[in-house]
Amino acid sequence: MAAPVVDRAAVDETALQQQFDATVAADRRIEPRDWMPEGYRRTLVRQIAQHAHSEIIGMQPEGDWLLAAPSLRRKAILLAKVQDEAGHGMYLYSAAETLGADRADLTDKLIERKQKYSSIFNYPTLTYADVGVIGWLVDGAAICNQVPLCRSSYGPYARAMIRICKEESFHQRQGYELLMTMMGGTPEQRAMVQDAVDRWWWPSLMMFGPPDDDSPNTAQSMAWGIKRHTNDELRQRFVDMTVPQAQVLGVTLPDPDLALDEETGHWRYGPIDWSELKRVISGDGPMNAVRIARRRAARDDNAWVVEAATAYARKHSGGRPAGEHA
Ligand code: BYC
Repeated sequence: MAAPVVDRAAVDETALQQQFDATVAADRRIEPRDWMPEGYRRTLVRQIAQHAHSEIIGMQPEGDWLLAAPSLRRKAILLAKVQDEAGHGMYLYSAAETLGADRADLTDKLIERKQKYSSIFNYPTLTYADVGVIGWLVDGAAICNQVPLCRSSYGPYARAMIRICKEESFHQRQGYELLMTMMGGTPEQRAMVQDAVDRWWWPSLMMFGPPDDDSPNTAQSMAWGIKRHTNDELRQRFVDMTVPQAQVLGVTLPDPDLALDEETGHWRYGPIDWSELKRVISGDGPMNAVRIARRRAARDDNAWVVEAATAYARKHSGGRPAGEHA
């Protein structure tokens, strides 16, 4: 009798898939050399690249105020924060590289609008109060979203998030401290803070992404342990955290429907204009064109630095491409 035909490749793939599933189920980390399903790898590259792009594009709105900071102290704080964002982008691009992505290629995809970055950075910073409100609300939202990512199933991403979250915490506090100072200042300064809160509140809620019933990626990303909570869960956590902080600060959040639900202890908020999020994501926000044009100019104007560094590295590695060892 002839031996049954066994498809060895299919058997191996099943065993590898089982091992991957068991690792995720046991809440252990997947590492770069481990086998992973192609969809998992693609989803991670998508999310990590978007995250990295957000950090780098996110330097622009606050960077605009570096030359106009109101004091040396404020300038030093802002400079440190903007430099931190650059660092976050670098850790995240490195994490994407462990999945086989190429950093220059990711940057090209951002500039060609084939990959996204956070909607929040497509709004202008009109006064110095915006710097404080970005720290308080935008970095506050980032912390809510990113602390659970420290437990993401992909090791290099989770580890990058630990340091990023520590730095985000400083960012949030410097923003809140700036706003506290302004609120103790003149009526004009208090009005600037309220105006900035009015403009940034709703876009900050949109940062968490579309509502759960309109979020195509959440279910699979949660099953893979990439995301740990849904977009709506994190949005609610942010609102619950922020309302008491607004009360201490003495500002009004621009939502007439905001009310405490005594039964659940959650703050209920009014309807979000999802058409605005769609518009901004699709490239039609107030600052999309400026953000991308600047990123393109930075890439093109600095191409000679990359070329020089690559040539130098090649020269000193005996003609091998940079990064390749004997
Ligand atoms: N803006 O199925 P969904 C920072 C896209 S950096 C633009 O829910 P997912 C900071 C989404 O990508 C802040 N696009 O997706 C930096 C998807 O599109 P594709 C960045 C958005 O991935 C400097 C589609 O909509 N933080 O804090 O499951 C200074 C459907 O959405 C947005 C991160 O990147 C948006 N707001 O969930 C200060 C954190 N929302 O790719 C601060 C990591 C959704 O299918 N990322 N989209 O075409 C995440 O946690 C998740 O990717 C998201 C979206 C919650 C953002």
